[in-house]
Amino acid sequence: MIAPFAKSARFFSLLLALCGTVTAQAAGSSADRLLSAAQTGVTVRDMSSPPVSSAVPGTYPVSILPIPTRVASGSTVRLQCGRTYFGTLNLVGKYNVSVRTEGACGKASITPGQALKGWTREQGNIYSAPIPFSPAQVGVAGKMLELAHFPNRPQIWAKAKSDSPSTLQYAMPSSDLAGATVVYRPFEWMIETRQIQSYSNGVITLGPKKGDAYDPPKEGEFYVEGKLWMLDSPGEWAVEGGRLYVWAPDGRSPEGRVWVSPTASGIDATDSRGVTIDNVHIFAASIGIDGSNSTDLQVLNTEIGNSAEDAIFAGGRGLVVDNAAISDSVQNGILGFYGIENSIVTNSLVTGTGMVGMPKRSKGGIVFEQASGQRVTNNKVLNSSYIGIRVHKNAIVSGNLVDRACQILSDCGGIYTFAPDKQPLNVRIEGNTVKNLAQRTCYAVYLDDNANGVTVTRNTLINNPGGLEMNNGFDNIVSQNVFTSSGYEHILLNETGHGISIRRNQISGNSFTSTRGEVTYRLWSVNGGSTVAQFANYEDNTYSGSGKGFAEVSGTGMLDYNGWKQKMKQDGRSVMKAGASRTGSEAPAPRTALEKMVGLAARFIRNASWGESSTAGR
Ligand SMILES: [Ca+2]
Repeated sequence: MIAPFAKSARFFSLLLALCGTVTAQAAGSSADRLLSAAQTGVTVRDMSSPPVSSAVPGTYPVSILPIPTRVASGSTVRLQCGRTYFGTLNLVGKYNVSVRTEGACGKASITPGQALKGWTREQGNIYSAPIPFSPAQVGVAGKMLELAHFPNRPQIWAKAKSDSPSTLQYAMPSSDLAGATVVYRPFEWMIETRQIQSYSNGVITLGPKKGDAYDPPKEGEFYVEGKLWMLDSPGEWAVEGGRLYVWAPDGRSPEGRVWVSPTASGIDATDSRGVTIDNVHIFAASIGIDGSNSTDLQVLNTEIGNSAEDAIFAGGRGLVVDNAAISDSVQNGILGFYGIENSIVTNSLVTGTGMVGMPKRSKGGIVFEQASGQRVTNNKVLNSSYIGIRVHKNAIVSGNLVDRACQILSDCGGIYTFAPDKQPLNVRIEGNTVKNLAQRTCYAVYLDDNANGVTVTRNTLINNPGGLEMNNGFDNIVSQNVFTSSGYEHILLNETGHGISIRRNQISGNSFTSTRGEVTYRLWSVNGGSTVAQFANYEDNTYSGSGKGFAEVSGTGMLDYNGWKQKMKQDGRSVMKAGASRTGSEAPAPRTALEKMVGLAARFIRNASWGESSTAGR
């Protein structure tokens, strides 16, 4: 368990100093108009994401105002509509403060980012300008650039071997690596970063790791970033010797169209009580709204784009997020810190989480890892690198749409929960739609690590690699859901603990439609076939589209529907729809028995080697 901490890094004095610079700019030149447009966020958003709000400020020139300072408890911060405020709004430790836009000309914007002037051409298409801080994000003409990296796209990852927890073996094109960052994948669901200490003779030596970070795998994928020599293709930036170097995507000078953000929050509400943020737009902050250890923080009708870490980070209790529009967070959309209590996230849109720039660690769109009391209702979570919605104890997840989650990281759930302590979760996952997940080991609903006390009902789960996985789960109810077109299986019951780990589950009243030759059930156990009969009761289900490959059962193998019923003594009242075919034109070539065995064996080995503790740090 990690001790609670205030996540924000405060550059407040620096920002105050910079405010003077920005407000002193003349507003008349075309360059300034471009700068102003960029700083309103109009052109900042990745346009591959859907528009998230009609309240984006207009394209007219706006002046940049300094953020209000010395906000008193009990006061209202009134921001002018359509204006952009520069800096971090400091509400640390404040009580009963309201922040809102006045007027009807569009949300007021807050950003710690700023324009950067004084560009000179270095060589080729690379330009540089002096910069007084180390930027967290750099954008040109509304497009996010990538910290210079090796290798270049489209390769993204290089493959390295690792003899020890602190070395990688790879013949690098330059030995200038001390101080650079290596980004690597210890697991399919995890991306880690470590600073490089030195490099010689084909061996990268890593600096000490932070906290409980995972070491590089013996053979795995990595890239490096952060050195000027890596700036060798369009869309990259690097800092060296107090200068920012940029190769704009179009190769032209960045002058007049670049903005840079320090590591700073948009609104810092750490240790606050009763803060309400209403109808505001925040962009290009590290954390849009930092609610570390806050009480009754309310975020209403607010738009948060291009956060370098999280759009909203909150701990404490009483978080309410209603009608928010969150887009393009580099790491997480809404992240509840360990121990957060009584949170509501409703009627909100979270898009493009973890999908900005090179692959980075992401926990998901709406994530409560260790928490009690969450109501996550009627949200849309679209296009996520990893998990769509994650909850923990005493939670309701209802009426949400999760579309295209698990796009980069694997072993992932559209909706995910777990119970490594084996205590009842008391979670209802109800009336959600989860569709179009990617990656092999990704499930629309993922009940991981001894999940128990979970009801999964009336959900629609379409076109996902898997419909539902239960990993050593017990006392769960899966009823009245619709499973359609799962890539590999509709339900995987995966027992990796010795002894009976999966038991007393109920799978009833569901509708299963197989269109790709996928099995309905895959019952897998480290105990062979000795425990599978106790995994669950199955009754009143409707099946269609499965033929001979209805279920694959550990210790028995593949069963057709009648074989399943006879072997398991289940599904007496269930129905197999007649005339359904599983060999339609969209069905892929059937996988061979060997491919299946290899896949299952790999999965078993992975789970067995993880143990319970390995997933706790997700
Ligand atoms: Ca590069």
